[in-house]
Amino acid sequence: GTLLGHFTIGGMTCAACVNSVEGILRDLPGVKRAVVALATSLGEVEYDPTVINKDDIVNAIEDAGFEAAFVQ
Ligand code: 9UX
Repeated sequence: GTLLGHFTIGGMTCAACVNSVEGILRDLPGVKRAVVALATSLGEVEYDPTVINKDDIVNAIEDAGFEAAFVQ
């Protein structure tokens, strides 16, 4: 099965950042769906927890120069 995670994201200053972050997430193994909103600085990701975890997802976003933190 898949899990749905919500995270805050920092450092997105233009619309192209959204495409960049979504592209990074969608390229990760185990990520089924990813949506990021510039206006709210929130993101949603559907992922397979047997393949990838929240720390991996945060690290991938931060490696690209943004900040990310999952919310409870
Ligand atoms: Mo816009 Mo974002 O010029 O990494 S793409 S600030």
